[in-house]
Amino acid sequence: MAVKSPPLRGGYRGASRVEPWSDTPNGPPPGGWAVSGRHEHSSQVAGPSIPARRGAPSDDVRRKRVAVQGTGADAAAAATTTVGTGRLEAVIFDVDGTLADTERDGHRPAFNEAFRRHGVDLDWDVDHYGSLLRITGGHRRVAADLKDRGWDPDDADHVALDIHKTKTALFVERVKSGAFDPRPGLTEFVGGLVDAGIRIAVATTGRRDWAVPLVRHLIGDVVEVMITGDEVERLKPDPEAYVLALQGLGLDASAALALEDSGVGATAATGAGLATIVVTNGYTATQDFSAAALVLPGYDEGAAQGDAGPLTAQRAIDVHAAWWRDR
Ligand code: XBP
Ligand code: MG
Repeated sequence: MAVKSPPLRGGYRGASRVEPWSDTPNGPPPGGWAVSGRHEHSSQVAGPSIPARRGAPSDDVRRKRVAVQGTGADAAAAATTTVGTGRLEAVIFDVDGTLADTERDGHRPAFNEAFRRHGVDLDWDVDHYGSLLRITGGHRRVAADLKDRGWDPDDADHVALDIHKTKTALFVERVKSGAFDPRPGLTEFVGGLVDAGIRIAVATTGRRDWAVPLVRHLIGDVVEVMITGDEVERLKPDPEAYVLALQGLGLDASAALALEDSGVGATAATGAGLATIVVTNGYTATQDFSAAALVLPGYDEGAAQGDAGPLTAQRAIDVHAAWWRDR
């Protein structure tokens, strides 16, 4: 498809400080953690995947720290006080594809509308968008596709920033209009976790502007720590978002479980040392999840036909215990 080069505009630069979750309207508990100095997404490909941490028997958990090599989160991880007990204390959820099906009919049309508004003759169809999901971060995704279509790399980066700013505003509108529902069975699963005293956190590579209202809309004000693409230097598949979520929780990886929907996300979660349950969707069902503790087609009984039934808090506790017992 031919793409016209629109006139360049001034480079977009977002806010320089990330608002803490607890500062947002109706936010959960005060004292949530804030992160200063947001990352300006670069056009670089996310860092290399990091081997999953192995061999942390529960008896040793109190003495161990999250061990992640080769990421910008090393210092943060090293500063983490670990208080893991070997039992499941927190679940860290991905957002896109995991809490709701937001990619195909959410982000994709918002990108397409932004292309139109910026005079870029580009329209991502369902299949092409699926292939682009390997590139995390909307700005990087747009820039990579423009470069693939022959754009000058600097032009592509600048225009992608403008397009992504517009796309983010459009997506925020869609989120605030209540356009997205939780995946079937998610509400019951989260309710069971909260009832069991398990803490809830979020680690997404999407932008904070829409991620905070979307998460609140989907699961309410139960989130204690929320890491978004604004807070990390490296997007998934780098483990940084999960490492920072663990730091915010004050937990060792062995005390938490990740919920993901994609291969890229599962690589990030397992790279942070987390036992990971994957709930697949239309875009991710055939991806490689060999490092995951459990792979399900969804949370609910219907989606989990032929399996052991819906994903419950007790099942998550059992999967987590078995994962660490078998290390
Ligand atoms: C998914 C992503 C994001 C979204 C688009 O993140 O990679 O880039 O596709 O959002 P996750 P932005 O599965 O980790 O939630 O345009 O804000 O990047
Ligand atoms: Mg996802």
